[in-house]
Amino acid sequence: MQPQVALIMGSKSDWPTMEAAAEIMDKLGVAYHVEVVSAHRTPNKLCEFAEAAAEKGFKVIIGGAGGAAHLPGMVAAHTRLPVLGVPVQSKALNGMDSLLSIVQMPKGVAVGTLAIGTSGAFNAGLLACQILANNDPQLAEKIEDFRKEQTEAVLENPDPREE
Ligand code: RP5
Repeated sequence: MQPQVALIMGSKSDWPTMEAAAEIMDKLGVAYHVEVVSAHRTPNKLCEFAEAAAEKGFKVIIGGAGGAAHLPGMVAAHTRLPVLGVPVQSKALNGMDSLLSIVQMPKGVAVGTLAIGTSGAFNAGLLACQILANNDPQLAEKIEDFRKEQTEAVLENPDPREE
């Protein structure tokens, strides 16, 4: 079956961050395609990937990159699919460079920018599932259950000194 989510990133070194997106999609039973597609090192591949993505059947693209993080914006420039951008925490500037590279898109080309690092990657996976859930009642139910479990876990153990 053709996965509905493409989970792409600029480098293999982004995987320890981006696997948080895979984690929540695994939990919610959403299939995804994973691949390194670099805006700078493989620019032609990036254009070809983004241009073919909608026709291939992808519904959402998650793009993670660090530093001069042009990947999500360049992908968005080549597709009408929603693109979720994850700023990977960089060594030199702690991810502020990644965040600003991804978030400040010019009017008319949209990228939904998430938080820096693994929280952003996890939420990108979750948001991709939420988008797909608009047309998938079973997935919608799984997301509601996940949210309920999360709420109950906090309410059941409110003492910050306990694990
Ligand atoms: C970006 O440069 C990648 O997204 C990665 O976050 C960063 C560093 O890449 P490597 O030098 O580790 O391959 O393109």
